[in-house]
Amino acid sequence: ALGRGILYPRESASRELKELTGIWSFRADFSAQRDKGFVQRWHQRPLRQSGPVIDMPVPASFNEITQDPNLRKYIGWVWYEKEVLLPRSWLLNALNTRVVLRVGSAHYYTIVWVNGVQVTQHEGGHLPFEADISKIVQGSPGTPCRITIALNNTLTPQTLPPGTIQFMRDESKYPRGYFVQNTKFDFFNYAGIHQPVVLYTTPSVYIDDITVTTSWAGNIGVVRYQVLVTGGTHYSLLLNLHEKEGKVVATGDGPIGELKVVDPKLWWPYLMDENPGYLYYLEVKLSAQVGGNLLEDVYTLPVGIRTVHVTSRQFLINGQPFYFQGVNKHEDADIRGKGLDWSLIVKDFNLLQWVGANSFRTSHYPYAEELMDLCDAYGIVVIDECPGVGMRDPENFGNKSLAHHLLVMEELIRRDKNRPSVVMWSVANEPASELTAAAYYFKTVIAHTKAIDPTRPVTFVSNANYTRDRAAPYVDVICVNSYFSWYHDSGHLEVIQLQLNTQFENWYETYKKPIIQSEYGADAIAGLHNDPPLMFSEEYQTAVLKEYHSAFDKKRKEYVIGELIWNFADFMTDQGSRVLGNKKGIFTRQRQPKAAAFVLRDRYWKLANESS
Ligand code: GCB
Repeated sequence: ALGRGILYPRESASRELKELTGIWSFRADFSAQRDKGFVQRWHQRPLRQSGPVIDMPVPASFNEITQDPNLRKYIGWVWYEKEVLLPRSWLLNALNTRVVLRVGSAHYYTIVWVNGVQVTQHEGGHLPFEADISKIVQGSPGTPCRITIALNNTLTPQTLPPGTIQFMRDESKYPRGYFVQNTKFDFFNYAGIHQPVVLYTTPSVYIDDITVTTSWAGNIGVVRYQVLVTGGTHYSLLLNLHEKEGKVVATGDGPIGELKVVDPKLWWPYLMDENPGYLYYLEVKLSAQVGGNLLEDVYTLPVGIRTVHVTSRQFLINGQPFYFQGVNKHEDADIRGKGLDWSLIVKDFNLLQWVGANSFRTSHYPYAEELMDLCDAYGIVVIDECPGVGMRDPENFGNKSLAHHLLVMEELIRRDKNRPSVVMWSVANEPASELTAAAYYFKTVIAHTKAIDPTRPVTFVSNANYTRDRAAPYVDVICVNSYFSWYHDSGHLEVIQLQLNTQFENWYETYKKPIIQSEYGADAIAGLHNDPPLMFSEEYQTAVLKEYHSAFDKKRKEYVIGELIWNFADFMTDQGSRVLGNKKGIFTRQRQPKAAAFVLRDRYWKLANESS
């Protein structure tokens, strides 16, 4: 339905890339209506001429970069700008060069101008969008290319995630015009340009999208491909599938086809194979005739050959039962908030491997493509979740929300469909799935997701009562969160095994579908000790984990197919009942282990050795 692709920008013989990472000019619109930037048309002249601007790093959340408490909690429009000089070769349209501006993600609603001309707008954080800016920049060679990005982080009942703006009208208690943003999800609504902004080129006839699906039988691997070419109709396509060091294993031509690989090296999850995350590379070469010129476009896509199947009791990867021994993560760190940070990404993969995790869920929104690439390469299995979190009110299940939710699933699948690491889509986390409206809503979202991607199972994460959940009938795998002896029966560790067992049996008897414990855990403030274990101490967190683990082990060989700890690391939340954020991490926010990390590490390596 989106009609075009959003391939990750990669350099090739035909494509150049310019990253606009670094310092941008920035101005938050503190006017009462937050509309001064539009009234005064800040995009028409350099932003610094509109009034005071400050330096802002991109990518990063803007919230915690300065010392201004009002910027930390700011709601409304902020403006970013960067001026860049483009190489002459990009600017001569005689060369049939197409110049594209791509934003990896910006939270939440975004408008983009180039040299004062609006080129695109996009609703929703976490996912990429782009605009062809050739016509604008090629008109005036030599002048700088001025990129202005205005974004608004306001959440409404129809956004994903939803939120509400509450006006405080009692002037004996609040200043005039005072308002706050309320949300029903448990993480800080960081905002800004969170993923890289890049400029890249393609020829005017170009490879717009590639879709691959894989399977294997006996000693033959099959890679089915479909290539979307845009910009022209007279072209030819040549494809080859090669190993990392270049050895070609299959070739093909045309926009649709099948490549057969003899004795394929399959893509296996971490810990299931000595060489997990094995990738082939699909090189697509396009040749087109344009006005007497021969144009060539080349794009190379990493491909992992693997299959995914779900039975009533198992999750099969390449026909082998897969047990999710993993974590839930957040994109969250000191200073940069949700902004992409290479050091953090690589550190997190080292920690995942150290702890023996083979998987994670992208709670509660899609993560950066740069990180997803490493999941493909390291064999870390991903449950890819959309930003459907905090949907607790009936207003979140209307037609407008639904239409947007369907679009978000389309954008997410378009971005991640070729990733071998992604084995399941999650369409929401803890929605009010007992509401009547939730039945039609999730039936529609899940059916749509399956229609766009028939190759992967679909789930959502429930915390509803199993007798009243109206969305569970539509999923392939039941995902449940529970916090026994934490939010209920606080301090009573002895109830965990009993309650967890009951939970598993109830869900399984009702649905006869495999179950993942998609969250469990307890807060612990690193360095806080108490024995006997009391809540918030490291001892209590480890005690909770051990009780859960004993219960998992009873059902693990039956239909419980995974356990994902809440959470990999401590993370920031709104202020309220939390102590500088949620402390259920097994690592601190600075990625240092708590006692729980060692407990999980012992367990995960034991499970890994058992199954090998
Ligand atoms: C949940 C939510 C997660 C919270 C967690 C908690 O069920 O899915 O976003 O952070 O519980 O710690 O309360």
